[in-house]
Amino acid sequence: MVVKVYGATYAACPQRVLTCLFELGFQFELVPIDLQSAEQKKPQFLLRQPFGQVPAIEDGDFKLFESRAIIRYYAAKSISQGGTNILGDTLEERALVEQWVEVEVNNYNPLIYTMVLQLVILPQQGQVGDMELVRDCKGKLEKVLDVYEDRLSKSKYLGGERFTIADMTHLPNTRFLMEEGGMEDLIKRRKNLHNWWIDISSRPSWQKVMDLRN
Ligand SMILES: N[C@@H](CCC(=O)N[C@@H](CS)C(=O)NCC(=O)O)C(=O)O
Repeated sequence: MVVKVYGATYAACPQRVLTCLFELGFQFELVPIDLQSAEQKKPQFLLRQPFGQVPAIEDGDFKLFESRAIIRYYAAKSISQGGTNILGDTLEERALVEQWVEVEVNNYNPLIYTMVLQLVILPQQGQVGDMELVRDCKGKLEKVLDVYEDRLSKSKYLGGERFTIADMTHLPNTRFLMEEGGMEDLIKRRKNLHNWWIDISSRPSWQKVMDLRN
């Protein structure tokens, strides 16, 4: 079954899903949704994603939205089909992986999203970003990244000794922060975090997503 992915290859949330599909070898067809075109606000699209956002997927009759729910679904499906395991083996490994996905959702993503919005997206729309807010977020992010640095001094990956969805879910926003946001020093100044970034961003699955974006 070929998975239909509704999304834009330049947007972070669809990139998360595409990385997962490449990583696990699921075939997909990309249905491009240009976020500038307001296509995703039309009633037909709202049936797939009621908040008018991307990504959304269709796998036969099964429909799903929310990028992290989608990667969890394919990670579990891969295991059920005897494929690659990016969820962890034991209950405890899986719980640690889930813990770090939650950290990404609650501690990492909101700060980076706010910074990229102010630094990149609003200026692209002719508005002026709030630099005070960016400074505030940056200060908070420094502390969050110290926690990552500590974790990654004790294990190679966030969930343990193997690459999992916990690492995967960080790929899109970390790249936005470093490249579009111009804040690569935040990562590079922390040795273990930087080595982790070099490792996970070199994976063929992520490189393929980057190629699709270009
Ligand atoms: N929590 C959702 C967030 C989806 C989301 O914010 N998508 C962005 C692209 S990364 C989007 O569609 N932005 C356009 C909009 O909100 O109108 C997910 O992870 O799928």
